[in-house]
Amino acid sequence: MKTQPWKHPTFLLIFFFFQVQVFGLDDDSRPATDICSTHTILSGPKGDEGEKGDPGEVGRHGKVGPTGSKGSKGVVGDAGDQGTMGKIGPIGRKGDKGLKGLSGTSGVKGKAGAVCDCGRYRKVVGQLDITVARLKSSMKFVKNVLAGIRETEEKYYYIVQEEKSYRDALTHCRIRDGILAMPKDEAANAVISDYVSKTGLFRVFIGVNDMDREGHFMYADRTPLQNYSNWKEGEPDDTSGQEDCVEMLSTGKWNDTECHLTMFFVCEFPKKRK
Ligand SMILES: *[C@@H]1O[C@H](CO)[C@@H](O)[C@H](O)[C@H]1NC(C)=O
Ligand SMILES: *[C@@H]1O[C@H](CO)[C@@H](O)[C@H](O)[C@H]1NC(C)=O
Ligand SMILES: [Ca+2]
Ligand SMILES: [Ca+2]
Repeated sequence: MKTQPWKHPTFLLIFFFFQVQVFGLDDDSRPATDICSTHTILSGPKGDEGEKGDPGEVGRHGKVGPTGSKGSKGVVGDAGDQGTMGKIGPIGRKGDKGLKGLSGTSGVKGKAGAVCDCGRYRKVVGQLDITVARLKSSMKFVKNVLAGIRETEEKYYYIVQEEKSYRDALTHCRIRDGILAMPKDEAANAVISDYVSKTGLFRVFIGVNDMDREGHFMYADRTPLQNYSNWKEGEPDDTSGQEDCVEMLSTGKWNDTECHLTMFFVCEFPKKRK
């Protein structure tokens, strides 16, 4: 834009105000002329020159000047910092199917099969059968225990209603952390005999025997009979010369009998001391 500054309206306006401010004082100091007077009066001598006027007040703020002309183009700026990584683009289309590969070489001929490799499995199955049988036995034991059990302050007594020889009966009690019942006093004997008769049994093995030394009976825990025994009249008689184990009759009386005979038996379990 080619504009001469002094022709700009804003500039002219400022100039006008300047005139009014500065030359306005001069108008006031001019001698007044009496235009109504009809008589001609000679004017007097010119007065002294007036004192220099006070400096004018500070002029008002000028208006905002016109927009300057466009500057020259700047030099190229420095390179900016690297931007952050953009988002991952969408998944591309699936590629075309490749060509079929060459056939591989044939494998080595396999070994001849055995007639049957079932031996191992038969063994495992056999083991399972044994385990299941044991579980069944344990279940039966627990079921029976829940059905009925007797106790004193020190022990639990339990009649196992399975016919077993003395040794098998003893093992049965032992693997359950017990032992064949050993009545060591009248009270214990009474509890057991009551249990046997109430169960409707005629005889049961108890933990007494003279297997080690004929005629010297001792308990299954290998302690000798001491102050107590409850033999039936005439017993022990070792009738066949082979009566080394002891049964309790439903009356509570004891009788020596052969160890290989099978019958029900009574286990005892110690109560855990607190
Ligand atoms: C056997 O009796 C004696 C004397 O009465 C007694 O001191 C002892 O403790 C008893 N033994 C048993 C195992 O009960
Ligand atoms: C004691 O045991 C023997 C051998 O089993 C038997 O013959 C006899 O009848 C028994 N005695 C009693 C009273 O049951
Ligand atoms: Ca004997
Ligand atoms: Ca006998």
